[in-house]
Amino acid sequence: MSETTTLTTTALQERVEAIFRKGGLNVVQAGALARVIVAGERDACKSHGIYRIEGALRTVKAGKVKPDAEPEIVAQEASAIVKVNAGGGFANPAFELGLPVLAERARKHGIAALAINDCTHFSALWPEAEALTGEGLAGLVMCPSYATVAPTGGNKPLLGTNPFAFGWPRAGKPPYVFDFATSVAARGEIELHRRAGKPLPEGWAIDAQGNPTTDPEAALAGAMLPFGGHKGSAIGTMIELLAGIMIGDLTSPEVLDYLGTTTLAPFHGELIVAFSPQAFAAGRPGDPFARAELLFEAIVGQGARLPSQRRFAARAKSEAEGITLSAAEIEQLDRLLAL
Ligand code: NDP
Ligand code: PYC
Repeated sequence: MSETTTLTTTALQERVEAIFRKGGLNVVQAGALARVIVAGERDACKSHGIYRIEGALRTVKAGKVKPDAEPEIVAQEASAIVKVNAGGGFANPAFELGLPVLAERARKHGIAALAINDCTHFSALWPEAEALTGEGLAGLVMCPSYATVAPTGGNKPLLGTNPFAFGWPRAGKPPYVFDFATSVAARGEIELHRRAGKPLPEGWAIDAQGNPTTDPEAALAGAMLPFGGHKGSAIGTMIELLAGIMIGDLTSPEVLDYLGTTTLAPFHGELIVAFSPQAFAAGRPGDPFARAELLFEAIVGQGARLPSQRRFAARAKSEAEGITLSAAEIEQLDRLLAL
């Protein structure tokens, strides 16, 4: 058995942040990136954990993301639309900056949206959905990616893997959160299968000739497929419209034209919509949070599990026992720190 090393969340945060600082990122960028990556490792979401560090650094080296960017709120006094310009930096610090304003506006108007523009985005969306629930709000989070997914009925990459997340707050319990790619699986999963030399499950991808494939290399050169056929294809298209075109930012095919490769992290925008359940339910019978609990109980009562349950279990384990990394992963961190 190969050796493993166990680190506390704080120790891993320090190590990842130090790598990004050495890679030229300012404190704001490095801190926010490290938080989201370490959260991925802590919650056993490997497709958006430490393996993403190299891609982020490659994107910095290629000059496609500004490592010293300072996100800015674009003045929109009292509006329900909050805009943050990431200034060509990563999306995560822009979200951290915009969240308190978004929450205040959603409480005031019942609904508010945060549009993040000009950002590089490679992370999972659940940390942002969870952050909304931490403010007592429900919310939707979405963004394009780059053209890697064929629309249903098509055979060439056009849509992105366009992630979509939702959060609902629960008193005294972890929130209800789901977060998924609108492709059958995240592209990160294909890359992890390639690295492990494992075939893909059937139905994930087609090769460059449009034929079904389970070979990760052929899938990366071909196209991924939307989840749920035409339904995922339509949701992926909706994300291009709302979180690309509507907010005046790039769509997935435009991102691929701009970058010319899928080996760098994509540059586009992001849309976050926050709802105050109390404001929507005001004047209607029943407390929305109590009614939601009945729904969750009924789901679990059938033996089903809630989304994020696996993640929260992994988080509890990591918090109690630390985060265990393989020898190869530790070697990767050491190598990046020594660069
Ligand atoms: P998964 O299919 O692994 O999981 C999707 C969601 O479904 C999770 O919330 C998961 O909860 C939940 N879930 C899984 N199995 C069950 C079950 N049996 N019952 C109930 N709920 C279940 O995710 P994807 O591979 O589609 O995406 C992985 C990550 O990739 C996401 O975090 C996404 O944001 C990210 N991504 C980011 C992109 C970007 O451009 N930034 C692009 C595409 C994806 P749990 O975690 O507890 O298993
Ligand atoms: O896993 O599909 C993905 C992905 C694309 C960009 C960031 N993650």
